[in-house]
Amino acid sequence: MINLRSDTVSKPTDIMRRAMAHAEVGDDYYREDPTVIALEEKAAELFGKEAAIFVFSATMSNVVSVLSHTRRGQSVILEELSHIYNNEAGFLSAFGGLTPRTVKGEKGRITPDQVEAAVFPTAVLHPQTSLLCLENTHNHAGGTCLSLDQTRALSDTARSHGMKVHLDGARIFNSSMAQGVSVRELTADADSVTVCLTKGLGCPVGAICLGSGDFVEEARRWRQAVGGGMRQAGVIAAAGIVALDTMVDRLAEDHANARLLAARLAEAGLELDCPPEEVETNIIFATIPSGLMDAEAFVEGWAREGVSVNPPKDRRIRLITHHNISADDIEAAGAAARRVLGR
Ligand code: TLP
Repeated sequence: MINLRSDTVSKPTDIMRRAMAHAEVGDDYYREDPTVIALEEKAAELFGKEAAIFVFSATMSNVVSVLSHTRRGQSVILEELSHIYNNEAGFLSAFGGLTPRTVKGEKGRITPDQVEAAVFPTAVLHPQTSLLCLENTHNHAGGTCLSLDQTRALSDTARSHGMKVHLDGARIFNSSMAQGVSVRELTADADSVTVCLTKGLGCPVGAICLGSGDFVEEARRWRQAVGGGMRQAGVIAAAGIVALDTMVDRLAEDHANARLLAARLAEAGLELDCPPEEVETNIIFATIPSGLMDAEAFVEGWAREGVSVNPPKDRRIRLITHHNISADDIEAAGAAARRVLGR
C-alpha cells in the first residue's frame, strides 16, 4: 500500500527498533530513566531551550503547554484552521476553561495587526488575553512555513500585551529544512514549543515539549494531571534519540516527493491548492474537479490501485509524504490516479 494519509503512518526504522530493544531504562517518575533524560537533554540543547519533557503525543504537549501558560477564564489567540483549535478534542475549553479567539490566516499565516485586533481590551468585563498559539508548519494550510521574521514580529506583538507564545512545531523540522533556518532560531521567540517525533521523524510514539526550566516543571505537573506520567519510557525515548540523529536531514526527500506528487496529480487533472513549485514541505491538498469524477469514487478507485488517502472533504484530499514513500511510489501513485480517472 502507498499510504499518503499522513506522515503519522510512517513506521519506525530498524535502527530505532534495535535502539528500543536495548535501551537502558529506569522509573521516569523518580527521574531515573537515563534514556528519557538523554532525549530531553539532547532536545533542549538542539533547540537552545533550558529544559524539555518527553510526552506521549504532540496533542499532550500542546495541552500541557497551554495549561501551564494560562488560567481559567483567560483567552487564547489561534489561527482558525490551527490543529489546537480544530483537532485536539476541544481541550482549550474542556480542560483550560479558556476562550479561544481565532484569526483567519493567509495560507495559515496571521499578521501582527490581526493579533493586535484579537486582544481583548483590559477592562474587567473581558477575558484576559494571555497566550498566542502559532503552528509551524501549518498542517491544514498545506504544510506552510512561518519565517523567522514572521515568528519574531508575532511574538513581539504578543509580548507587548504581556502574552506568552506557544509554538505548535509538530513539524518544525520540516519548516527548518524548507527554509534553511535552524530549529533553534525558528523557535527562539516562543516561550514553549511542541515537537512531534512520530510524523516525519518516524517514531512509534512521543513528542517533546520545550521551554524554560520553570515552564517545564509546570508542564510536568500538568502531564501528571492528564495521566501522562511515565515509567520505563526509555524504551520509546530511545527511538526519539535515533530520530533526532538520523531522520532530520532526509526530510528534504519528502519535500521533493510532495512536489513531484503535486506535479503528477496536476497532470492527471486534479486541482492543487498551490502550483507544484510552491509546495513548501511534505503536505499537499488536491481537489477532484466535479467535471472529472465523483471524489469518493476516485478515492475508492485509488485505494483499489494500492494508494491510500483519507476520505475527501468538499472534494478535497490531503496527501502527505514521509520516509516510507519513495519517488518510485509517487510515480506509481500518479500512474494509478490516471488509470482511475481514465486519462
Ligand atoms: N496531526 C495529525 C492528526 O490531525 C490526525 C495528522 O495526520 O496530520 N499539531 C499538528 C500541527 C498536527 O498536525 C498534529 C497531528 C498534532 C499537533 C497532534 O499530534 P499527535 O497525533 O501526536 O497528538
